[in-house]
Amino acid sequence: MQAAPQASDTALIVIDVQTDFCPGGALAVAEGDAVIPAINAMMPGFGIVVLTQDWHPANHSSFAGNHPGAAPFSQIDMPYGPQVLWPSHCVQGTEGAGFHPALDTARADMILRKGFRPGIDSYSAFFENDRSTATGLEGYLRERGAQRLVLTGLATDFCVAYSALDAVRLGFAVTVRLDACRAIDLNGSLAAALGQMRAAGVTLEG
Ligand code: VGL
Ligand code: ZN
Repeated sequence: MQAAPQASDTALIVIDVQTDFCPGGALAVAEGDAVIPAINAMMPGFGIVVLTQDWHPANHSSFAGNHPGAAPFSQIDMPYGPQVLWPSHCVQGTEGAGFHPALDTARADMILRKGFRPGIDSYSAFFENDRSTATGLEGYLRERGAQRLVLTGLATDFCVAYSALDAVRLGFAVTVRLDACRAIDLNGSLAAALGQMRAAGVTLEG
């Protein structure tokens, strides 16, 4: 089923639908691949389609393996704030960093890679985890005339939520399509993220 066309000022942002975040991947999100049919069906309705890609060097500071003695999913303090230590994932150039093969990438206008600096993570598609180093996506969307964003993808409580919160802060009207997202849900992170998004004025649909 194909949805009605969206206004030309509305962009679809597809967050991190990559092999490593899908079942069998290095940082698998439960049912991560279940978002793909809905996202593929939404794409033709949008005049602007952006895909993001988590894209880490092997020595990335968000990987537990780069902190001797640290367990995956533990938390450390980085100069820019607290940071969850993840299993190594989405290493630049690996199969796991690629888009899931079922995702229709041909329709994308723009592919934004993030998290490529070894010393800082970037959950959000707009800013790295210091909340101030810009990725360039805001400028791209503004120059394309986007005012409204519809967010989909992985994971609801990390990269989708951080992107949504930054986007409302930047003045975009933001909808998160929860039916086209799946969560990691680490220590209550999903409920927290949903609460923060609601409080910030993100429209949660689906
Ligand atoms: C993500 C954890 C680490 C995400 C990326 O895409 O939500 N989560 N890197
Ligand atoms: Zn990552």
